[in-house]
Amino acid sequence: MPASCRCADRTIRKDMFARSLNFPPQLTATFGVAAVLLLAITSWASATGLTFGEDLLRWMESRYGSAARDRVVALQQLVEDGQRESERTKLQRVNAFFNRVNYASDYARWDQKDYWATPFEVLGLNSADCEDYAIAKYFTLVSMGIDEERLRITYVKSIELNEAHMVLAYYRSPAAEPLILDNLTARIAPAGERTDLVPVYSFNGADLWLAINRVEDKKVGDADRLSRWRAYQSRLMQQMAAGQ
Ligand SMILES: [Ca+2]
Repeated sequence: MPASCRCADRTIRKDMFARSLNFPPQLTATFGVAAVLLLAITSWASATGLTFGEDLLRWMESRYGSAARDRVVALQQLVEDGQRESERTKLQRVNAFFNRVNYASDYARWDQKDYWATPFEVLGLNSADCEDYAIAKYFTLVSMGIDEERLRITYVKSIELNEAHMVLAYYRSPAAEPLILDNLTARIAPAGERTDLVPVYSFNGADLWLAINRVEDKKVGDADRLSRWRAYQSRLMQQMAAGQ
C-alpha cells in the first residue's frame, strides 16, 4: 500500500502534462533570472565540483545526527558519479535515492497542511512528502547537469488515492512525452502509462522567479505558490549559511 500524499488541492486544467506557465522564451535568458536561479541551485551544492563543504557536513551532523551527515555524503557521491552518466541513468539513480527517504505527511512532520522541506531538511530528518521528494529530485538533477527546461515539478490528482499529489516530470524535448518520477513507485514511467494521474499544473525554478518578478511589477502571479517558493529559498539560504 503506497503512502498517501495530501498536497494542496488545485483547479484541474486541461493541459495534460503540458507546460502550463508559458512565459516568453527570451525572458528565461535574462541575466537577473539566470543569476538568481544559479544562486538557488548553487546555494546547496557548490559550483566547483558540486561538493558540500566540511562546515556544512558538520552542521548537518550537529543538527540531525551522524546518519544525516552520511546521507548528505551519499548524495554528494551520487551527484559526482552522475556527471558521467546518461540522463536516463541520472533520473533512475536520483529517483531511487530520494524514494528511500521515509514518507511522512506535513501534518505529522511539521504540523502544517503544506510545508516545502528543503533537501537539507529531507536528508536531515530522512522524511518527506510528495512535494519534498519532487523538489529535492529537481534540485539534484539540475546539479547533475540536466537542463532545468527539461524538468517540471508537477501537481497532479491521484485517481487511486483521490488526493492531490506532486511528481517530477522529465521532458527529453519540448514536444516529448514526459517521464514521471514519483515517490509512490520505483518505476519511471511515460506519462501516458500513468493513467492514475491527472495533471493539474507544472512549474520549474525559472517560471517561479519570472513570476516573482512579475508580481513585483504588480502584473500577474500565484501568491500562495510564490510565497512558498520564497520561503523555501530563504530557508535554503539560511541552512547553507548555518553550515559556513
Ligand atoms: Ca512537504
